[in-house]
Amino acid sequence: MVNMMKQVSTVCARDCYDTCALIVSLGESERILSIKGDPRNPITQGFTCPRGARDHERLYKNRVEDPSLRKGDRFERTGWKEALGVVSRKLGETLKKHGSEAVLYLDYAGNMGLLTTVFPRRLWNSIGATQTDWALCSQSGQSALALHYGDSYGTKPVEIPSMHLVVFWGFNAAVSSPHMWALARKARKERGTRIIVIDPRESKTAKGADLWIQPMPGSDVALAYGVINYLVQNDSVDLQFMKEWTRGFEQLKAHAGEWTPDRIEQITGVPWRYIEQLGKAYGSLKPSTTMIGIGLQKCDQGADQVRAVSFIPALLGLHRGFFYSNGNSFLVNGSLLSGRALTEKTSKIIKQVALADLVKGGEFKFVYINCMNPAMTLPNQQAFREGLSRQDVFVVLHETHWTKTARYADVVLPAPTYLEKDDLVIPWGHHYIQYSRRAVHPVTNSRSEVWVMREIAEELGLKDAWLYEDAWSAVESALADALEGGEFQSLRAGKMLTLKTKPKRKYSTPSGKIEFYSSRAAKTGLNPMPIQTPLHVKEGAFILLNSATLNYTSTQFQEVYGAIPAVVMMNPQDAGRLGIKEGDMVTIANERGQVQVSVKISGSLPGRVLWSPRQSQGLAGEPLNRLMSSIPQEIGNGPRFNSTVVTVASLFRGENSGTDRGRYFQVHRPPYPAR
Ligand SMILES: Nc1nc2c(c(=O)[nH]1)N[C@H]1C(S)=C(S)[C@@H](COP(=O)(O)OP(=O)(O)OC[C@H]3O[C@@H](n4cnc5c(=O)[nH]c(N)nc54)[C@H](O)[C@@H]3O)O[C@H]1N2
Ligand SMILES: Nc1nc2c(c(=O)[nH]1)N[C@H]1C(S)=C(S)[C@@H](COP(=O)(O)OP(=O)(O)OC[C@H]3O[C@@H](n4cnc5c(=O)[nH]c(N)nc54)[C@H](O)[C@@H]3O)O[C@H]1N2
Ligand code: SF4
Ligand SMILES: [Mo]
Repeated sequence: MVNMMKQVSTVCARDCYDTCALIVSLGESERILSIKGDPRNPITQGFTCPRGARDHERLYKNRVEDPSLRKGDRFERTGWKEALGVVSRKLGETLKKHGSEAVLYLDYAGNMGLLTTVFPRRLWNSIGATQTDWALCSQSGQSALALHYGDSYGTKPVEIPSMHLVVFWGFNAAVSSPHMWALARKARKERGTRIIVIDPRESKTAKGADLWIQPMPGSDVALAYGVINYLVQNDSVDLQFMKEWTRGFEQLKAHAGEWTPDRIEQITGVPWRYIEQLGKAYGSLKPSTTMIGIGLQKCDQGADQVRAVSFIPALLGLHRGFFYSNGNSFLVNGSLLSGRALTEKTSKIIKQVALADLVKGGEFKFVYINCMNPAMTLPNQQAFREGLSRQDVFVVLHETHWTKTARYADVVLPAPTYLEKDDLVIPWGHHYIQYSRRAVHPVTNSRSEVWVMREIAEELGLKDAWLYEDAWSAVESALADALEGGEFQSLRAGKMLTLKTKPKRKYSTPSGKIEFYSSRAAKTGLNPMPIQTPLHVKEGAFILLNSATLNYTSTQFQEVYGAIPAVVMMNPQDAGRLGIKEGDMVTIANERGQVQVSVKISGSLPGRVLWSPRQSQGLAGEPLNRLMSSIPQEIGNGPRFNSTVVTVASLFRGENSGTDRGRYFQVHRPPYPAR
């Protein structure tokens, strides 16, 4: 019998710490039989997550099949020529009438391929369209680390197995980075490595830890200062390293020293003896790595939390003994690829987190969305959706699937998924790189992002030659200094290479050292050292946490795993006090809006803290992100999702309703002192 099975090597394009190398097995007529992790990649280790393994099932579900034009409240299918004619005409008119700043190019990380998100920016850079600062996810943490270390890169995931201590701090790796989690567990099995998790919630990662520390959300600066004080008092600080490699140790010692154990216990809710255990582990188990999660920096004081936590490994004498995001360790010339470096035109860069109010205010007349589902994922949805619905705003969406954002689009253009096109994904966790080969021919009437961008450029009559450069030549130029272990051509031929990384002992701060006392912060009016702001949540109100879940990548994979559950988790004591039972329907609300969800009672949360899956929608289809603030953080302009203050009210009174049942509490946001 002839074996018809064919295998294709590719790379998962999802916005994920792990950027897995994949093997796609195909049967007859290009039917995908399976997607498996490539065992040759030391991070992927031969397995995938539940999303990677079933991505191909989404090939045929809920796809945008043809270019579609809005006709009233429905869409009509059309051809590419007509659709792009409409798009180009509208774009041309907007440029003429309102100027390039009235055009917004809004993209994010639905597919991390260079040809899907970076190269297509050439069109918008050639026009000088407004773009965003991409601060919706990790930027505040990166800016925080840059203040003290110059850059945010650190531990390479391949180093995890050689660690004696791995601390996951605000990082639910068992869910959000299953391969790094597996590496940590492997280290524990093989060499007795200790795993410590610091999370207000008993996450899946916390459940698998040797020690779980449960601070109140937003209290990690105080917690880190507690650890720092312990290290100072127990002679665990590497004084030679302090002298040679750092600035501002004395100031840090004095600043952290103001936090007595009593004060720390009060704000964090963590008994001092646990902080001692954490300090002792850090002082005695070497080498260690502190895995700083993106979840740690999505709150009012998120950047400061990352700053404070990052000091711990430095005090132990470790060069960049943390992991956060390694993207800026690589020598990939992104601004060449995006055309930023090729044009004299300046594009206005706006704060992505604050976008809702700008769109609502009518700042943009033409919005082009690529690789993003902003009508679910941006904060302050009420305002954002009102903005997109304005009569004077024309919205174009390039999408693989029909999303909530499509409801606000005038034109929807079908895009190929990563399985249907060639690309190259630069990881932001590890440093292995492999060509992303197309596994199947496109199953819809889709066109790639590069093709669409070029067609629009031609229709507009744009003349910049670099708009029409061969995209792979441009990628080759952008990678000219980036690769090790082989040339670009061998990469394209399918060889796994690595990306060169900047040396860990290099600190691009003004002094060239680790600056505990950041001179750059002092100069720009920011606090030179991280500050713990007081946490006030008015009696009766709750803090709503929301984080990544196993079966979804942001809003993707609902075609496979069903809708993201419309639930809120609540601690049993709070539920008892409010007379709420498992499965009850409640409204969570604040000054920005309300969302209806059903309650799951869970001991995994402390009192006064709730949790919902992020980017979900309520029982009436309302986005959770109605509740989220669009005021960016001061450092890095990142979001404040995990500082969302809400009240809870039952939607109906049961027979045995408690005294609090059905009553709204007054919302009160704490007055955060100006820094
Ligand atoms: N409340 C709350 N909100 C949050 C967060 C939170 O923690 N809490 N987290 C934030 C974070 S960390 C992030 S990263 C953002 C994510 O925000 P988004 O990037 O908007 O998230 P996704 O839902 O992944 O949307 C990506 C879209 O890209 C599409 N796509 C996939 N592949 C391709 C392709 O090849 N071509 C094209 N054209 N489109 C493609 C997908 O179908 C999907 O609709 O959300 C943020 N929002
Ligand atoms: N399965 C899955 N994996 C993903 C994604 C996904 O959607 N699904 N998305 C990818 C993307 S875009 C991102 S950004 C990452 C996100 O993945 P992570 O970096 O793990 O971040 P989160 O899931 O936002 O939150 C992690 C933990 O931080 C905790 N936390 C919240 N506030 C605080 C605090 O103040 N202090 C402390 N110590 N902990 C706190 C939360 O309870 C949560 O358990 O995952 C990536 N991987
Ligand atoms: S989503 Fe992440 S863990 Fe899952 S297959 Fe893709 S890269 Fe791997
Ligand atoms: Mo993210």
